[in-house]
Amino acid sequence: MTATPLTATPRWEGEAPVGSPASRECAASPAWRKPRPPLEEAAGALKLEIVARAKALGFDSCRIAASAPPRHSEEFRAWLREGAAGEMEWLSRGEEKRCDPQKVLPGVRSVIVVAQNYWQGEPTANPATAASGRIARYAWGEDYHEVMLRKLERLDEFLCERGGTQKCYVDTGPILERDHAAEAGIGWYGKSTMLIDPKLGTWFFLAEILTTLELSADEPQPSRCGTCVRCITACPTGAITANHRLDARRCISYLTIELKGSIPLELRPLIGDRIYGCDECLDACPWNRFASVSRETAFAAGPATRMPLRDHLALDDAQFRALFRRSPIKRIKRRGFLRNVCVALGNVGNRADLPALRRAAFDPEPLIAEHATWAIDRILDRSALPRSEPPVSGAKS
Ligand code: B12
Ligand code: SF4
Ligand code: SF4
Repeated sequence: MTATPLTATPRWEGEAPVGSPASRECAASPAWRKPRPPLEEAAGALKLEIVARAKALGFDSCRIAASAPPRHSEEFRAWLREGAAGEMEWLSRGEEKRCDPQKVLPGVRSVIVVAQNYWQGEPTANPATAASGRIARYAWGEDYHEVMLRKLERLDEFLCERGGTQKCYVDTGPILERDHAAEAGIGWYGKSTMLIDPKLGTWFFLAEILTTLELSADEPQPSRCGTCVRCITACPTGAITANHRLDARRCISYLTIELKGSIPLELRPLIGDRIYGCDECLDACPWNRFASVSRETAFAAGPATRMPLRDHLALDDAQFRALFRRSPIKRIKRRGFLRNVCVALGNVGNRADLPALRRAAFDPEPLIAEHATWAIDRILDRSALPRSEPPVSGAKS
């Protein structure tokens, strides 16, 4: 669909020729209200309508950035060159697009950025006696990619009616979402690299609509981190190596979600009981004390968040897919998830977890088997049990 050229006729209705008495009077007299150009007015009205529709769809914030190349493109390129992205080679594949929205949508004029609060309050106490692992809050409920994309598509339909051509992205597109969001004033860049909104804290997702429509851009927000460095000191693995710099290779979110293979031995003990993602630098942020529970019921915690760790080890492929059908956790598949569960059990499990781990040590998936063996050794070390326990019944040899 082609865009209506909103800026093509920059002629103001009732505009007086430059230098005429009317234009001088306009500058001098406060009583004289210069008529806004109809196209500018139309663009302003369209923006108001977009924001109202975004709010009606349940987004917590909606602001506009111009479609200029992201302010921190060079930092992003340097970050890739240093190898800080680890195995996320898809970030380098999309490097040029990420640094220029015109390469994503030729003719793009504006970036509509929306934020969606996902805070669900504190986790409810687990009644089970066996340890359960920690799942990052963003993955407690339904997959935000799907929940937000459905809403973006509704906005897209409306923008198409207004003559725009759009591309909608939730997380997975080749764009530097936080740079556009910071430019639009959705929040400021925290030292943890999280974007912070003074009301929502850090607990929100971002999504964008690139559009060929011209919309007036909003102002960025100043940083309010001040001298605080809580996120940096709270990080269990020292992944925030400087202000606004994160070495993904050390980040637990990367290790438990993005890394496909074996988790480096020296980092495993630092992961603790986290089985999917990490919220430590978010929990530490003082701006999160203002967080309020999300209006989006799809993000409410699902049953998997309360399951004892060792019960996860009993999941076969079909059961795993059924349990996480609507959750972002399905992305890492059974092999990635059970790998993480083994690491957590190695860190917080006890001898009651050994039978389940011994079965997992014979899992046909070598990644799971290797991490289960590591976990068994850790538990045995902690409880000073002999290593030569008989294999559990049912274990394949
Ligand atoms: C790759 C990725 C990751 C990687 C790398 C994260 C990282 N910080 O780079 C890993 C797997 C580790 C990760 C983890 C998480 N992620 Co993530 N991730 C992404 C993804 C797909 C790309 C981010 C990226 O381009 N990183 C490259 C780095 C260089 O860019 P950046 O993080 O934006 O960093 C910028 C700043 O460093 C800034 N900068 C550099 N120098 C300077 C200097 C100054 C003075 C300033 C102000 C800024 C500045 O410029 C950089 C380039 O733009 C985005 C979605 C997207 N398409 O953008 C989601 C996204 C950033 N992730 C998100 C979330 C929720 C998380 C987690 C909280 C999930 C969890 N609980 O486990 C953690 C948080 C970890 C953290 N502290 O950032 C949200 C963040 C929302 C928000 N409020 O900020 C996003 C936007 C997804 C979404 N659509 O909602 N993530
Ligand atoms: S998500 Fe966790 S591991 Fe990653 S930077 Fe934040 S605190 Fe560190
Ligand atoms: S913890 Fe402190 S330094 Fe880190 S993002 Fe929050 S306010 Fe900024």
